[in-house]
Amino acid sequence: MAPRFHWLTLPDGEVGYLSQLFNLSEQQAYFQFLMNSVDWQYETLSLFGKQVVVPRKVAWYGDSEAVYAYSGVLHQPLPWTAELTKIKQKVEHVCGEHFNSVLLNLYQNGADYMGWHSDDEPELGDDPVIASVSFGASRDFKLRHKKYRKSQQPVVTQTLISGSCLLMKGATQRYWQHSVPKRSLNKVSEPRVNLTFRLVKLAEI
Ligand SMILES: O=C(O)CCC(=O)C(=O)O
Ligand SMILES: [Mn+2]
Repeated sequence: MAPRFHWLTLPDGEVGYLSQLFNLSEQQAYFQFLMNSVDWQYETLSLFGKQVVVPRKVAWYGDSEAVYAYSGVLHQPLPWTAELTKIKQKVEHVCGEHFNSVLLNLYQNGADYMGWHSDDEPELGDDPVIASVSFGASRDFKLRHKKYRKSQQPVVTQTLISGSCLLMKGATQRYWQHSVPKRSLNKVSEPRVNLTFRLVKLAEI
């Protein structure tokens, strides 16, 4: 039977989780490949006039026309590798979606993190579909509504384990923010690689 997503009960958003898209041997092989063969870079963003290094390593792969601009920086994708294409095909099949690019994040340990944000760049269109695959250490993924008030709405937590796939679609990026918070090195000492598959809408000429 085809694996099925478990849909979180969120107002104003559609977020599904599939805990085992990749089996143990696939997880081990892809993790090794991703750690060793991806062109990981520390990225510098300009935030309020200051140069800030992001607290994780990143890489951007995709179709050559899937150019992505964020924080004022144009990102030209590196060409797909055979392994990334294989991962993409499996993700597309189970999600029933098409993607033309992937943003990869490498969290070396619990000290690396990603702050609250929505993936709502204009290149992604009105209701972006994002599929997020994880290999390596488990990390907590948090979601909060943009109208979040501490007293009213709880923050939703989904732990993302190795081999899992999280799918965000519909109005999720309009109404929700997400993050991967820091953890102590006692709790998370191992690296995690995350791949977020995206469909960059091509500029109309
Ligand atoms: O590492 C994760 O699970 C989240 C990554 C993410 O939100 C992003 O790349 O925009
Ligand atoms: Mn994101």
